[in-house]
Amino acid sequence: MNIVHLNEINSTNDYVKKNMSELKNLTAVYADRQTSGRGRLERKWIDSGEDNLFLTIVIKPDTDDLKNIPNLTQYLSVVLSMVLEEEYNLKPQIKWPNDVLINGKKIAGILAEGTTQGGKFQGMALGIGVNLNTKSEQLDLIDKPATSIFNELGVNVNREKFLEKLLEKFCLLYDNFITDGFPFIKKYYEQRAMFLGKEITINILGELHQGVAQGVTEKGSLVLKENDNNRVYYIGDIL
Ligand code: BT5
Repeated sequence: MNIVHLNEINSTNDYVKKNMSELKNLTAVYADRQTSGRGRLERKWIDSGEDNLFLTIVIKPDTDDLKNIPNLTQYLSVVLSMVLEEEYNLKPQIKWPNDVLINGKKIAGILAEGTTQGGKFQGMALGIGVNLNTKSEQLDLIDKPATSIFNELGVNVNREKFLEKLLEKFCLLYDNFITDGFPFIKKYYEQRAMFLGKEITINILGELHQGVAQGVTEKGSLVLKENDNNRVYYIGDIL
């Protein structure tokens, strides 16, 4: 992978989108500081210091087969979970579609944004923020329960070493994933999917739906049993 290291930037996703035509497939762009980090639906991603990870991976497949691109966020949630397990002995859980939690608290968020050129898909900015060394006082400033590796284990995490492990795992399984899509990671995703079998409420663009999470489809969508009917959701947030 090519690596670009920035000091301060508004958002690594914005940087990648702006420079998409020059950036090569599988370039990893990371920054020390992110002044306007974003989540989905214009929510914010809080920067709590330069020893955390703000990363965007450039995805420009050299194939016309783009059908598995929408599931890359779920792929990245599985890859991150594997690194947290193998390197740090943590027990990450995935909250549909792609939040990664430890003990019910969010440790990472993922945001994918596509760009087009001449009406055609040009590339995807696959962004991830991971709390590596955030201290508990800073975590308390986040509006939802949040954690970091430091907060869980009490040890400092070397950002560059973490990045290396994450990118190594990302590349290892990438070709299989791009070819086979969600079915290739379904088993790994389900093993960590804390919401399965539970009564949950999901928010779909402001509309709330309640039911029991039955499973995920071959496309990574959520199957929710509502009043005896199974309904399939492609987007949304579990509350
Ligand atoms: C996400 O959105 O979780 C996607 C976050 C993606 C951030 C990366 S950093 C590199 C790249 N460049 C960017 O500009 N973005 C990407 P969402 O599911 O909408 O969750 C956002 C919510 O997470 C916020 O509203 C807060 O409640 C919570 N949050 C914000 N900062 C957090 C943090 N540092 N740790 C844990 N939770 C946080």
